[in-house]
Amino acid sequence: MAIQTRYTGLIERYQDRLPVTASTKFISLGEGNTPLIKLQHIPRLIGKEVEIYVKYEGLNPTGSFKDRGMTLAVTKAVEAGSQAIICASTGNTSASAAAYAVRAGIRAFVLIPEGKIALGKLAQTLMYGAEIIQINGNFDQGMALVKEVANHAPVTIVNSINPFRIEGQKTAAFEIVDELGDAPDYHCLPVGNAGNITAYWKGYSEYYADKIANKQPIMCGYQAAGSAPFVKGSMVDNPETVATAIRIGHPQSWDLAWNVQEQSKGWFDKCSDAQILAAQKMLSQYEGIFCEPASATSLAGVLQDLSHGKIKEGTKIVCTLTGNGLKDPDTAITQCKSTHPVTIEANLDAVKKAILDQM
Ligand code: AN7
Repeated sequence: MAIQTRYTGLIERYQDRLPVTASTKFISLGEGNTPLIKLQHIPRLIGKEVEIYVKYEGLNPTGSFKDRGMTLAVTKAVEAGSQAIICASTGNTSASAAAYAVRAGIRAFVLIPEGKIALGKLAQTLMYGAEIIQINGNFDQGMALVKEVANHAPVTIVNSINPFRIEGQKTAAFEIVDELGDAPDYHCLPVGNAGNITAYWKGYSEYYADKIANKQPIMCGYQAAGSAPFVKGSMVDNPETVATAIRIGHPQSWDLAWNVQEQSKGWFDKCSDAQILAAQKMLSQYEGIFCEPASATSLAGVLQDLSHGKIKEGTKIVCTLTGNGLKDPDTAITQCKSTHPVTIEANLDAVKKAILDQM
């Protein structure tokens, strides 16, 4: 009988493919190994012959894909003797950085745009005890400040401009190929700084080069219409979207992402906030999968491109759902205003009537 190996995290599982040595101390919270869920109802509902899988990254330890990159970025920061990390964030990076800093016993400084990060992310970052610096500005301004201050203070940047973030995040592509037996035809992601699309492409490319995968996917990056520099072809100074995680106008991995587009013969496109929220609700109500608004941008893009015929039928599509729906309760509750629960008397008759009225 085969012995079941229990990995504690993605560095341990993929250490042969990551920049670690036998003496590296892994800073881990058991990240990675997230479910790849085949959608059962949505393809039928939209009348398309396709296999759509979602990579549910909301089940990482802090509820987003950032943990894949953070485990390695913090591991390497500690290995290099760093006592503090810093990031700018739309919310998820700050929560992840804060958690892994605690795990490592070092400090985390996070710059966040005041009033523009989802409630769950703020709650996490507060609980982990990070040094929170709120700015009167957006993510892009915060990122510029972080890059400057890192020249003047002994802090390691753990945004995705840190190459170890990309290295860690590429393992999601490994997991998908390991599970499906090959790369999918299309891989679709929400794009903010474009670190994640860069990371997936790196992962797929490495597996292809080593003949573990027989092909590489077409990479499709989707942005919110009000924050879509890759669609515009130039930076956006005042990005706006309900999907605050991707409210980013000056992407940090600009050149890298254009390379991905070119090499994979993929594309960038945009979806309206209404499309994003509709996709988020569809995943919840038809599949039982709750992701945050930004994450649903990947499915919103797929639905759009399937309807145009740009994504072909008879194919296998993977969408990354980057963060957990619990991250942003405000947007979820606002979206369900019309179905708010009614309150009744606490007796059997009233409850019986409430149920029968619904049947
Ligand atoms: C849920 O936390 O940039 O294109 O500061 O939280 O790799 O930037 C978050 C990004 C998609 C975009 N989905 O990924 C941050 C931050 C969710 C996210 C993205 C983010 P990239």
